Amino acid sequence: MKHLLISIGVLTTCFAQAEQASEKPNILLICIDDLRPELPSFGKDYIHAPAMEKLFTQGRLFKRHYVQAPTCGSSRFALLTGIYPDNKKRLENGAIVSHDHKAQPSFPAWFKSHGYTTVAVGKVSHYPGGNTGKDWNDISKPEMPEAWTRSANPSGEWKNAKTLMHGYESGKGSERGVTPVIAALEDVRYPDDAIMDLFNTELDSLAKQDEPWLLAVGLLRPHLPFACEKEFLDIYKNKTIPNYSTPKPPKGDEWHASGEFNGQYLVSENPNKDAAYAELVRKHYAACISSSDRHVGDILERLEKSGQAENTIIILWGDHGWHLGEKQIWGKHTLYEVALHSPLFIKTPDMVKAGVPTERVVNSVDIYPTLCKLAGLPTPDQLRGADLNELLKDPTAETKEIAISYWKNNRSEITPTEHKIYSQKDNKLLQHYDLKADPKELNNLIK
Ligand SMILES: [Ca+2]
Repeated sequence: MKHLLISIGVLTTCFAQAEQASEKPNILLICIDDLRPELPSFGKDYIHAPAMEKLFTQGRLFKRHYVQAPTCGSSRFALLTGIYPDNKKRLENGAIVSHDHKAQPSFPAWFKSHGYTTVAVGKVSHYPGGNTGKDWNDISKPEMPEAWTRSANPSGEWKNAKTLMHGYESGKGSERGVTPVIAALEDVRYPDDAIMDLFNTELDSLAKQDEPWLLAVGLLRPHLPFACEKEFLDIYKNKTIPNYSTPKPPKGDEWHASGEFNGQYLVSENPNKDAAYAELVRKHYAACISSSDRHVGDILERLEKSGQAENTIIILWGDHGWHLGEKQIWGKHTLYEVALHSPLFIKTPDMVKAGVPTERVVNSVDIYPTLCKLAGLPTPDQLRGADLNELLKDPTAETKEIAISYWKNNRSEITPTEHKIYSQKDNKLLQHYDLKADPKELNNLIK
Protein backbone atom coordinates (compact mmCIF):
# COMPACT_ATOMS: atom_id res chain seq x y z
CA MET A 1 0.00 0.00 0.00
CA LYS A 2 2.82 2.32 0.99
CA HIS A 3 4.55 1.56 -2.35
CA LEU A 4 1.35 2.29 -4.24
CA LEU A 5 0.93 5.64 -2.49
CA ILE A 6 4.53 6.57 -3.26
CA SER A 7 3.99 5.57 -6.91
CA ILE A 8 0.84 7.69 -7.15
CA GLY A 9 2.76 10.58 -5.56
CA VAL A 10 5.61 10.23 -8.07
CA LEU A 11 3.17 10.02 -10.96
CA THR A 12 1.31 13.14 -9.80
CA THR A 13 4.61 15.02 -9.54
CA CYS A 14 5.58 13.84 -13.05
CA PHE A 15 2.28 14.99 -14.52
CA ALA A 16 2.61 18.34 -12.76
CA GLN A 17 6.12 18.79 -14.14
CA ALA A 18 5.07 17.75 -17.63
CA GLU A 19 2.18 20.21 -17.53
CA GLN A 20 4.46 22.97 -16.28
CA ALA A 21 7.06 22.15 -18.95
CA SER A 22 4.54 22.21 -21.78
CA GLU A 23 3.36 25.67 -20.70
CA LYS A 24 6.81 27.16 -21.23
CA PRO A 25 7.12 28.85 -24.61
CA ASN A 26 9.56 27.54 -27.18
CA ILE A 27 12.12 30.00 -28.51
CA LEU A 28 13.24 30.32 -32.13
CA LEU A 29 16.21 32.66 -32.53
CA ILE A 30 17.22 33.61 -36.08
CA CYS A 31 20.65 35.29 -36.24
CA ILE A 32 21.63 36.92 -39.53
CA ASP A 33 25.31 37.68 -40.03
CA ASP A 34 26.34 41.25 -40.91
CA LEU A 35 22.77 42.38 -41.61
CA ARG A 36 22.47 46.13 -41.33
CA PRO A 37 18.89 47.52 -41.32
CA GLU A 38 18.83 47.38 -45.11
CA LEU A 39 15.14 46.43 -45.32
CA PRO A 40 11.89 48.06 -46.51
CA SER A 41 10.70 48.57 -42.91
CA PHE A 42 13.73 50.79 -42.39
CA GLY A 43 12.92 52.86 -45.48
CA LYS A 44 14.92 50.81 -48.00
CA ASP A 45 12.06 50.08 -50.40
CA TYR A 46 14.33 48.70 -53.12
CA ILE A 47 15.28 45.67 -50.99
CA HIS A 48 13.36 42.45 -51.71
CA ALA A 49 12.74 40.79 -48.34
CA PRO A 50 9.08 39.69 -48.30
CA ALA A 51 9.48 37.01 -45.60
CA MET A 52 11.05 39.34 -43.06
CA GLU A 53 8.57 42.09 -43.90
CA LYS A 54 5.65 39.70 -43.36
CA LEU A 55 7.16 38.54 -40.06
CA PHE A 56 7.51 42.17 -38.91
CA THR A 57 3.72 42.59 -39.17
CA GLN A 58 3.29 39.87 -36.54
CA GLY A 59 5.31 41.29 -33.65
CA ARG A 60 7.50 44.18 -32.49
CA LEU A 61 10.24 45.56 -34.73
CA PHE A 62 12.86 47.53 -32.79
CA LYS A 63 13.89 50.23 -35.25
CA ARG A 64 16.69 51.54 -33.09
CA HIS A 65 18.50 48.46 -31.85
CA TYR A 66 22.26 48.78 -31.32
CA VAL A 67 24.78 46.00 -30.83
CA GLN A 68 27.44 46.18 -28.13
CA ALA A 69 30.42 45.72 -30.48
CA PRO A 70 30.78 46.14 -34.27
CA THR A 71 32.21 42.67 -34.83
CA CYS A 72 30.84 39.10 -34.88
CA GLY A 73 32.55 37.50 -31.85
CA SER A 74 31.99 40.15 -29.21
CA SER A 75 28.55 41.19 -30.44
CA ARG A 76 27.46 37.55 -30.09
CA PHE A 77 29.22 37.39 -26.71
CA ALA A 78 27.01 40.30 -25.54
CA LEU A 79 23.83 38.69 -26.95
CA LEU A 80 24.56 35.28 -25.40
CA THR A 81 25.88 36.33 -21.96
CA GLY A 82 24.01 39.61 -21.41
CA ILE A 83 27.33 41.30 -20.56
CA TYR A 84 28.82 44.44 -22.18
CA PRO A 85 32.14 43.72 -23.96
CA ASP A 86 33.89 46.46 -21.99
CA ASN A 87 37.46 45.18 -22.00
CA LYS A 88 40.07 43.96 -24.49
CA LYS A 89 39.44 40.25 -23.91
CA ARG A 90 35.71 40.65 -24.50
CA LEU A 91 36.36 42.52 -27.75
CA GLU A 92 38.28 39.67 -29.35
CA ASN A 93 36.73 36.98 -31.53
CA GLY A 94 37.65 34.54 -28.74
CA ALA A 95 35.48 36.45 -26.24
CA ILE A 96 32.99 33.59 -25.92
CA VAL A 97 35.64 30.86 -25.59
CA SER A 98 37.59 32.69 -22.88
CA HIS A 99 34.47 33.58 -20.85
CA ASP A 100 33.85 31.90 -17.46
CA HIS A 101 30.61 30.14 -18.42
CA LYS A 102 30.24 28.44 -15.02
CA ALA A 103 30.20 31.73 -13.12
CA GLN A 104 28.15 33.62 -15.70
CA PRO A 105 26.06 31.27 -17.83
CA SER A 106 25.00 32.14 -21.35
CA PHE A 107 21.25 32.16 -21.97
CA PRO A 108 21.28 28.78 -23.78
CA ALA A 109 23.05 27.28 -20.72
CA TRP A 110 20.59 29.04 -18.40
CA PHE A 111 17.56 27.79 -20.31
CA LYS A 112 19.06 24.29 -20.52
CA SER A 113 19.51 24.21 -16.73
CA HIS A 114 15.81 25.17 -16.44
CA GLY A 115 14.46 22.27 -18.47
CA TYR A 116 14.85 23.46 -22.08
CA THR A 117 16.32 21.39 -24.89
CA THR A 118 18.76 23.81 -26.54
CA VAL A 119 20.00 23.41 -30.10
CA ALA A 120 22.25 25.58 -32.27
CA VAL A 121 22.47 25.28 -36.05
CA GLY A 122 24.86 27.42 -38.10
CA LYS A 123 26.52 30.61 -36.86
CA VAL A 124 25.00 31.43 -33.49
CA SER A 125 28.09 31.87 -31.33
CA HIS A 126 31.25 32.96 -33.13
CA TYR A 127 32.15 29.54 -34.51
CA PRO A 128 29.49 28.06 -36.83
CA GLY A 129 28.49 24.78 -35.25
CA GLY A 130 29.73 25.91 -31.83
CA ASN A 131 33.01 24.00 -31.79
CA THR A 132 36.59 25.26 -31.86
CA GLY A 133 39.87 23.47 -32.64
CA LYS A 134 41.36 22.83 -36.08
CA ASP A 135 38.81 23.63 -38.81
CA TRP A 136 36.34 24.56 -36.02
CA ASN A 137 34.94 21.02 -35.83
CA ASP A 138 36.47 19.48 -32.71
CA ILE A 139 33.46 18.39 -30.63
CA SER A 140 35.69 17.92 -27.58
CA LYS A 141 36.30 21.68 -27.63
CA PRO A 142 32.89 23.41 -27.57
CA GLU A 143 32.86 27.19 -27.62
CA MET A 144 30.29 27.29 -24.78
CA PRO A 145 30.45 24.22 -22.51
CA GLU A 146 27.05 23.02 -21.18
CA ALA A 147 25.11 25.48 -23.38
CA TRP A 148 23.65 23.27 -26.07
CA THR A 149 21.89 19.92 -25.88
CA ARG A 150 23.02 19.62 -29.50
CA SER A 151 25.22 21.98 -31.43
CA ALA A 152 25.20 20.95 -35.04
CA ASN A 153 28.19 21.35 -37.27
CA PRO A 154 26.67 22.24 -40.62
CA SER A 155 29.61 21.34 -42.82
CA GLY A 156 27.70 19.78 -45.72
CA GLU A 157 29.65 19.81 -48.98
CA TRP A 158 32.10 22.25 -47.36
CA LYS A 159 33.44 19.42 -45.16
CA ASN A 160 34.12 21.62 -42.13
CA ALA A 161 32.66 24.67 -40.41
CA LYS A 162 35.64 26.89 -41.19
CA THR A 163 35.38 26.41 -44.96
CA LEU A 164 31.59 26.77 -44.80
CA MET A 165 31.83 30.12 -43.01
CA HIS A 166 33.57 31.89 -45.90
CA GLY A 167 32.31 29.48 -48.54
CA TYR A 168 31.29 29.87 -52.15
CA GLU A 169 29.10 27.50 -54.18
CA SER A 170 29.08 23.69 -54.03
CA GLY A 171 31.64 23.12 -51.29
CA LYS A 172 34.17 25.67 -52.53
CA GLY A 173 36.05 27.60 -49.84
CA SER A 174 37.67 31.01 -50.11
CA GLU A 175 41.31 31.52 -50.98
CA ARG A 176 42.86 34.63 -49.48
CA GLY A 177 43.25 37.36 -52.09
CA VAL A 178 42.28 34.99 -54.92
CA THR A 179 38.53 34.43 -54.70
CA PRO A 180 36.27 37.34 -55.62
CA VAL A 181 34.35 39.47 -53.13
CA ILE A 182 31.21 39.22 -55.29
CA ALA A 183 29.78 36.22 -57.15
CA ALA A 184 26.39 34.88 -58.24
CA LEU A 185 25.70 31.57 -59.99
CA GLU A 186 22.67 29.66 -61.20
CA ASP A 187 21.46 26.32 -59.82
CA VAL A 188 24.09 25.73 -57.17
CA ARG A 189 24.02 25.27 -53.42
CA TYR A 190 25.47 27.86 -51.07
CA PRO A 191 26.52 27.40 -47.40
CA ASP A 192 23.17 28.53 -45.97
CA ASP A 193 21.50 25.65 -47.87
CA ALA A 194 23.54 23.21 -45.74
CA ILE A 195 22.53 25.11 -42.61
CA MET A 196 18.87 24.88 -43.67
CA ASP A 197 19.12 21.08 -44.15
CA LEU A 198 20.19 20.73 -40.53
CA PHE A 199 17.68 23.26 -39.30
CA ASN A 200 14.83 21.28 -40.87
CA THR A 201 15.98 18.03 -39.25
CA GLU A 202 16.35 19.67 -35.84
CA LEU A 203 13.01 21.52 -35.91
CA ASP A 204 11.13 18.38 -36.97
CA SER A 205 12.71 16.47 -34.11
CA LEU A 206 12.09 19.18 -31.48
CA ALA A 207 8.46 19.57 -32.57
CA LYS A 208 7.79 15.97 -31.47
CA GLN A 209 9.02 16.38 -27.88
CA ASP A 210 7.09 17.49 -24.79
CA GLU A 211 9.86 19.57 -23.19
CA PRO A 212 10.18 23.22 -24.24
CA TRP A 213 12.96 24.00 -26.68
CA LEU A 214 15.26 26.78 -27.72
CA LEU A 215 16.37 26.48 -31.34
CA ALA A 216 18.91 29.02 -32.59
CA VAL A 217 19.74 29.17 -36.27
CA GLY A 218 22.47 31.39 -37.69
CA LEU A 219 22.39 32.29 -41.41
CA LEU A 220 25.69 33.40 -42.95
CA ARG A 221 24.64 35.87 -45.65
CA PRO A 222 25.02 38.84 -46.07
CA HIS A 223 28.45 38.21 -44.49
CA LEU A 224 31.32 38.29 -47.00
CA PRO A 225 31.84 36.93 -49.59
CA PHE A 226 28.78 38.46 -51.28
CA ALA A 227 28.11 35.22 -53.12
CA CYS A 228 24.58 33.87 -53.63
CA GLU A 229 22.21 32.46 -56.24
CA LYS A 230 21.97 34.55 -59.43
CA GLU A 231 18.17 34.74 -59.16
CA PHE A 232 18.61 37.11 -56.21
CA LEU A 233 21.07 39.36 -58.01
CA ASP A 234 18.65 39.50 -60.97
CA ILE A 235 16.05 41.15 -58.70
CA TYR A 236 18.28 44.23 -58.58
CA LYS A 237 19.31 44.25 -62.24
CA ASN A 238 17.11 47.20 -63.20
CA LYS A 239 16.93 48.85 -59.81
CA THR A 240 19.00 51.77 -58.58
CA ILE A 241 20.54 51.40 -55.17
CA PRO A 242 21.39 54.76 -53.60
CA ASN A 243 24.98 55.82 -53.39
CA TYR A 244 25.77 55.78 -49.69
CA SER A 245 29.32 57.10 -50.05
CA THR A 246 30.30 59.99 -47.80
CA PRO A 247 33.72 61.65 -47.41
CA LYS A 248 36.58 60.07 -45.52
CA PRO A 249 36.54 61.30 -41.89
CA PRO A 250 39.26 63.59 -40.55
CA LYS A 251 42.46 62.05 -39.20
CA GLY A 252 42.08 60.63 -35.70
CA ASP A 253 38.45 59.61 -36.20
CA GLU A 254 37.23 56.08 -36.91
CA TRP A 255 38.46 55.38 -40.46
CA HIS A 256 40.05 52.04 -41.43
CA ALA A 257 41.25 50.57 -44.72
CA SER A 258 38.42 47.96 -45.07
CA GLY A 259 40.89 45.15 -44.34
CA GLU A 260 38.39 42.28 -44.32
CA PHE A 261 37.01 43.40 -47.70
CA ASN A 262 40.25 44.40 -49.46
CA GLY A 263 42.64 42.04 -47.71
CA GLN A 264 40.83 38.70 -47.94
CA TYR A 265 39.14 38.92 -51.32
CA LEU A 266 39.91 39.75 -54.91
CA VAL A 267 38.44 43.25 -55.32
CA SER A 268 38.53 44.16 -58.99
CA GLU A 269 38.08 47.95 -58.63
CA ASN A 270 38.27 50.38 -55.74
CA PRO A 271 34.61 51.07 -54.86
CA ASN A 272 35.65 54.40 -53.30
CA LYS A 273 36.84 55.56 -56.72
CA ASP A 274 34.50 53.71 -59.06
CA ALA A 275 30.82 54.51 -58.48
CA ALA A 276 29.60 51.79 -60.89
CA TYR A 277 31.59 49.11 -59.09
CA ALA A 278 30.40 50.48 -55.73
CA GLU A 279 26.80 50.04 -56.89
CA LEU A 280 27.56 46.50 -58.04
CA VAL A 281 28.92 45.65 -54.58
CA ARG A 282 25.81 47.16 -52.97
CA LYS A 283 23.62 45.08 -55.32
CA HIS A 284 25.44 41.91 -54.29
CA TYR A 285 24.98 42.80 -50.60
CA ALA A 286 21.26 43.35 -51.35
CA ALA A 287 21.09 40.01 -53.20
CA CYS A 288 22.63 38.24 -50.20
CA ILE A 289 19.93 39.79 -47.96
CA SER A 290 17.25 38.47 -50.35
CA SER A 291 18.90 35.03 -50.24
CA SER A 292 18.77 34.99 -46.42
CA ASP A 293 15.20 36.28 -46.57
CA ARG A 294 14.19 33.25 -48.65
CA HIS A 295 15.61 31.02 -45.89
CA VAL A 296 13.75 33.05 -43.22
CA GLY A 297 10.56 32.35 -45.17
CA ASP A 298 11.33 28.61 -45.23
CA ILE A 299 12.12 28.62 -41.49
CA LEU A 300 8.79 30.26 -40.65
CA GLU A 301 6.82 28.00 -42.98
CA ARG A 302 8.41 24.92 -41.37
CA LEU A 303 7.59 26.25 -37.90
CA GLU A 304 3.99 26.80 -38.95
CA LYS A 305 3.72 23.25 -40.34
CA SER A 306 5.25 21.81 -37.15
CA GLY A 307 2.18 22.94 -35.18
CA GLN A 308 4.44 24.74 -32.68
CA ALA A 309 4.14 28.30 -33.98
CA GLU A 310 1.48 29.42 -31.51
CA ASN A 311 3.62 28.63 -28.47
CA THR A 312 6.93 29.88 -29.87
CA ILE A 313 8.70 33.19 -29.26
CA ILE A 314 10.43 34.33 -32.46
CA ILE A 315 13.46 36.61 -32.40
CA LEU A 316 15.27 37.90 -35.48
CA TRP A 317 18.61 39.63 -34.84
CA GLY A 318 21.41 41.10 -36.94
CA ASP A 319 24.82 40.93 -35.24
CA HIS A 320 25.96 44.45 -36.31
CA GLY A 321 25.78 47.03 -39.07
CA TRP A 322 28.03 47.48 -42.10
CA HIS A 323 29.50 50.40 -44.03
CA LEU A 324 28.52 50.27 -47.72
CA GLY A 325 30.80 53.19 -48.64
CA GLU A 326 29.82 55.50 -45.79
CA LYS A 327 33.01 57.28 -44.64
CA GLN A 328 34.85 55.52 -47.52
CA ILE A 329 34.66 52.26 -45.57
CA TRP A 330 33.46 48.82 -46.76
CA GLY A 331 32.90 46.70 -43.67
CA LYS A 332 32.22 46.80 -39.94
CA HIS A 333 34.74 47.54 -37.13
CA THR A 334 33.91 51.19 -36.34
CA LEU A 335 31.83 52.91 -33.67
CA TYR A 336 29.87 54.93 -36.22
CA GLU A 337 26.10 54.54 -36.00
CA VAL A 338 26.02 52.63 -39.31
CA ALA A 339 28.25 49.87 -37.89
CA LEU A 340 26.29 49.51 -34.64
CA HIS A 341 22.71 49.63 -35.93
CA SER A 342 21.02 46.33 -36.80
CA PRO A 343 17.49 44.89 -36.93
CA LEU A 344 15.88 43.32 -33.88
CA PHE A 345 12.41 41.79 -33.96
CA ILE A 346 10.50 39.89 -31.26
CA LYS A 347 7.17 38.08 -31.50
CA THR A 348 5.56 36.53 -28.43
CA PRO A 349 2.65 34.06 -28.27
CA ASP A 350 0.39 36.71 -26.69
CA MET A 351 1.54 39.64 -28.84
CA VAL A 352 -0.44 42.89 -28.62
CA LYS A 353 -0.15 45.82 -31.08
CA ALA A 354 1.52 43.45 -33.54
CA GLY A 355 3.11 45.18 -36.50
CA VAL A 356 3.60 48.50 -34.68
CA PRO A 357 7.33 49.16 -34.49
CA THR A 358 9.06 50.93 -31.61
CA GLU A 359 11.49 53.82 -32.04
CA ARG A 360 13.01 53.36 -28.57
CA VAL A 361 16.79 52.90 -28.36
CA VAL A 362 17.55 49.34 -27.18
CA ASN A 363 20.60 47.06 -26.80
CA SER A 364 21.42 43.44 -27.66
CA VAL A 365 22.13 42.78 -23.95
CA ASP A 366 18.41 43.43 -23.33
CA ILE A 367 17.42 40.20 -25.08
CA TYR A 368 18.61 37.79 -22.33
CA PRO A 369 16.59 39.37 -19.45
CA THR A 370 13.58 39.78 -21.78
CA LEU A 371 13.60 36.06 -22.62
CA CYS A 372 13.90 35.08 -18.94
CA LYS A 373 10.82 37.16 -18.13
CA LEU A 374 8.86 35.75 -21.08
CA ALA A 375 9.66 32.18 -20.03
CA GLY A 376 9.08 32.80 -16.31
CA LEU A 377 12.69 32.06 -15.42
CA PRO A 378 14.77 33.83 -12.75
CA THR A 379 17.65 36.00 -14.04
CA PRO A 380 21.33 35.31 -13.31
CA ASP A 381 23.27 38.07 -11.50
CA GLN A 382 25.49 39.17 -14.36
CA LEU A 383 22.74 40.68 -16.53
CA ARG A 384 23.04 44.42 -17.17
CA GLY A 385 20.46 44.87 -19.94
CA ALA A 386 16.87 46.09 -19.65
CA ASP A 387 13.77 43.90 -19.79
CA LEU A 388 11.97 44.83 -23.04
CA ASN A 389 8.60 43.40 -22.01
CA GLU A 390 7.04 46.85 -21.50
CA LEU A 391 7.92 47.70 -25.13
CA LEU A 392 6.46 44.38 -26.25
CA LYS A 393 3.17 45.50 -24.70
CA ASP A 394 3.39 49.19 -25.61
CA PRO A 395 5.80 50.39 -28.32
CA THR A 396 5.74 53.92 -26.89
CA ALA A 397 6.49 52.93 -23.25
CA GLU A 398 9.02 55.19 -21.53
CA THR A 399 12.46 53.56 -21.26
CA LYS A 400 16.02 54.59 -20.40
CA GLU A 401 17.10 54.82 -24.06
CA ILE A 402 20.86 54.64 -24.09
CA ALA A 403 22.88 52.16 -26.17
CA ILE A 404 26.44 51.49 -25.07
CA SER A 405 28.98 49.85 -27.37
CA TYR A 406 32.72 49.25 -27.31
CA TRP A 407 35.46 48.93 -29.88
CA LYS A 408 39.24 49.04 -29.51
CA ASN A 409 39.98 51.68 -26.84
CA ASN A 410 36.74 53.61 -27.14
CA ARG A 411 33.16 53.58 -25.88
CA SER A 412 30.08 54.75 -27.79
CA GLU A 413 26.88 56.09 -26.26
CA ILE A 414 23.80 56.55 -28.41
CA THR A 415 20.65 58.29 -27.15
CA PRO A 416 17.56 59.18 -29.24
CA THR A 417 19.22 62.42 -30.41
CA GLU A 418 22.96 62.18 -29.79
CA HIS A 419 25.97 60.00 -30.37
CA LYS A 420 29.10 60.42 -28.26
CA ILE A 421 32.34 58.48 -28.49
CA TYR A 422 34.70 58.52 -25.50
CA SER A 423 38.23 57.31 -24.88
CA GLN A 424 38.02 54.47 -22.37
CA LYS A 425 41.40 55.42 -20.89
CA ASP A 426 40.54 58.90 -19.63
CA ASN A 427 36.84 59.23 -20.50
CA LYS A 428 37.65 62.12 -22.86
CA LEU A 429 34.89 62.96 -25.33
CA LEU A 430 36.40 62.39 -28.79
CA GLN A 431 33.42 62.63 -31.13
CA HIS A 432 29.95 64.09 -30.74
CA TYR A 433 27.20 63.97 -33.38
CA ASP A 434 23.71 65.48 -33.42
CA LEU A 435 21.76 62.52 -34.83
CA LYS A 436 18.69 64.61 -35.62
CA ALA A 437 20.47 67.33 -37.63
CA ASP A 438 23.32 65.13 -38.88
CA PRO A 439 22.21 61.48 -39.18
CA LYS A 440 25.16 60.64 -41.47
CA GLU A 441 27.58 61.82 -38.76
CA LEU A 442 29.52 64.16 -41.01
CA ASN A 443 30.00 66.97 -38.50
CA ASN A 444 31.91 66.11 -35.34
CA LEU A 445 30.91 68.81 -32.85
CA ILE A 446 34.13 68.37 -30.87
CA LYS A 447 36.34 69.62 -33.70
CA1 LIG B 1 28.84 39.40 -38.15
